[in-house]
Formats: sequence, C-alpha cells, structure tokens
Amino acid sequence: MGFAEMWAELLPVGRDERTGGYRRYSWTEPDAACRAWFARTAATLDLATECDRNGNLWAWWGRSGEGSAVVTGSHLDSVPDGGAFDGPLGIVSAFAAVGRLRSEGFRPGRPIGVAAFIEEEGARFGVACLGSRLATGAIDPAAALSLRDGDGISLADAMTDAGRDAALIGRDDALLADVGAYVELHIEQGRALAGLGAAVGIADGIWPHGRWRLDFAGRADHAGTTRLSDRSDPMLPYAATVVAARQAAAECDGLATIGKVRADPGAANAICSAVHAWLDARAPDEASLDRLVGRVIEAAEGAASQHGTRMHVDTESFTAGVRFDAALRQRMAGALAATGISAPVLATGAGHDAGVLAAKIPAGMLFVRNPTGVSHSPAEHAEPADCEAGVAALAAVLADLAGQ
Ligand code: HGY
Ligand code: MN
Ligand code: MN
Repeated sequence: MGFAEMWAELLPVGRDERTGGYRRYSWTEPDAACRAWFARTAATLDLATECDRNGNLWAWWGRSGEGSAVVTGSHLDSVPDGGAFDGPLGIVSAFAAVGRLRSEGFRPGRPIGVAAFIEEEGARFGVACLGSRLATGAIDPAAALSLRDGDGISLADAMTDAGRDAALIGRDDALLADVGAYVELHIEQGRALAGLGAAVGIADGIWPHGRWRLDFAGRADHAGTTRLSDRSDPMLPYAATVVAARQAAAECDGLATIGKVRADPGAANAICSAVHAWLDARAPDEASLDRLVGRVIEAAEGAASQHGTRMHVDTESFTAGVRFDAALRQRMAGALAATGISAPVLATGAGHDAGVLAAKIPAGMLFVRNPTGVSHSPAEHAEPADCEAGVAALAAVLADLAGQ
C-alpha cells in the first residue's frame, strides 16, 4: 500500500461533514478510529505496534531495545476544524517511507520506529504536545491527570474510559533511551517553501511560544435595564485585550491572537459574569515573547480595572525556543542532497513533538510545501506530488540514519 491508499483510508476519520474540518481529540471516538487505522496500516507493513504508558502509539521495524532506533512520526489529533495534513501527513509519510524501503529490499542496521504522539494540539486538555511532554518528563503526571476538557472531564477519566491505566502515565526514560534520533515530517505551516519553489525543507528551530488563559470577572446583570454607569461588564476589558495583543505582537516582532473565548453564562440579553479567553503568543526569542506577553497582561489588567472588573491570568502551556540538533540537520541535508533533493532550512513558529523530544534526543524536522501556507483550517492543503516528494525525502533520511 503506498501513500495515496493509506492517505485515502485515514482521510474521512474524524472529519466534520458540515465544515470539512477535523475534530480528532484525544481519547474520543475519532481518536480510537485513528488508532485502529494506525494498527491496521502498521500490520500491512509487518510492524509490531504498542501503546506506551502515556497513550502514544509506536510501530516497530525491528525491536526497540536492539540499539538506538531511528524514529519518525507526528500526531493524529487536530485543532477544532483543523486541516487534514497537520499531523497525519507525517504519519502516513512515515508508513509510506517504511513501505518504500521494505519494497526496495532495504535492511535496517537498527530498529526503525513510527510514532503517533497523543494530544499534540492540546485541543482537548489545553497543554500542547502532552504525549511527548509526558514521555520526556516535561510535565508532572499528577498535573496532567487533573487537566480537564471543556466538559470538565479529566485526562485521568478520559484515559480510564478508553481502557487505559491513567496511573501509569509519566516519563518513559527506558523507551526514549532506545531512540537514537527522531525525524518528524510535517506540512509547512507557512508558505516559505512555496516562495522558494521547493517541495521539501528542513527545520532549524521552533520559536518559543505559549498559551495563556485570561479570566475576566464582572457582574451579571440585565442587558436592557442596567445603566451603563452601573455595569461591570467583563466583555469590555476582554475586547481591549484582543486589540492590545495584536498591537503588542506588531511592536515585538512576534505573533499573537485570541482564538478561543467563552462568555459565561452566554445569554444574549444579559451582561455576562465572566469572559474566559486564551492568548496564543509566539516570538523569535524569549526576550521578545516576554515583552509581548507582558504588554498584553498589562493592557488586560488596566482595562479590567478601568471597567470595574477583575482579571486573572494563568500560563496554560509554554514551550521554550528550540534549535534542532545541528549534526542531525546536516546529516539529513546530506542524505537529501545524495538523492538530488536540495532542501532549504527554515525556522517555524509552530510547535511540534520534535521540539519537545529535542530536549532528550537528537531531533529534526522535514517540511513539505504548503502552497497557501494556510493551516489549522479545513483549507489546509498539500499537493500529491509534494507529498510523494516528502515520502522520498523521508525514506532517504531513514535509510541514511538506519543504514547497516
Ligand atoms: O499550535 C502549534 O504550534 C502546533 O500546530 N501544534
Ligand atoms: Mn497544529
Ligand atoms: Mn502539527
């Protein structure tokens, strides 16, 4: 089975027919269907599969523990109404690259693994790259178990309902000790490769970025009778903060938006009691990011006080800047050059499990051209020819790293 068939089989799983976007959230029915697809596809390639203590999936060519494995993979979960490629492209390409190497008679000198990390988007439990953070010890298991989704369901309960023993979650040094290198292929979430006329690129790093939850508390009241001077309306400081975030991003050479907001209780004819908003902010370096977020919080506090409301901020998820392993990056570039692929080197503001794993093992990334750059949207797209170029590039890198 090649890339196109594997892709076609996964494509409908978890897609919302109304929006065309994906709703693949960890430990839900679409997630279970994605897991079943992963196992089925691995079986067609004679790969042994396992689910680790944190819920991450692994498919092995050779056995982990027989020397430092070369692992490739990505994630199967999505943001709400995300696109088809963000995550799954890396996993389908991984399986297709293994299939290609096997059909060419390649015999790896060390195990090759395909991994699917859980909750990379943090769309259900709020923390990005949760599966790789747990495996590397980058998040406290107890704190993770108490994370709750929008319906108040904890990660612990969601795992238990999915038949997993939530008490086992946590760092997995033994598993990672067997991994010599991790290379993640991902659709580019930007259009640098399109501008450069290149189908494949190599990542040199990931911007520091994070997610901050801002809670504005006011006083519920009647929308049609309460005098303006008597109002404590949390929607007003929230609105000021949205604008301030854009301003701070422009001033600090960063990126920021508030893409998720909830007004409680959400009645059209009532002044809400509270507004909960999530800021996503990123910048080329941590000093700029600190400055950016500091300005947003200062604006939020000032607006909250001006409107007789209160504001509380929590850092929900933070990822430090990453520079990928230079030796691995050069090795990847050499393997691609040897097959005639010249891949530009790019930075990215998008977070990835490779960025988390880089703290423990040499990690690198390959990007596949995204003609419009659009991502985290049903409009996300990559051309079939570029997807095949990504498979060829990944196969070349795996063959080089796992060669006899
Ligand atoms: O949001 C991100 O940076 C990534 O797409 N998870
Ligand atoms: Mn994403
Ligand atoms: Mn992704």
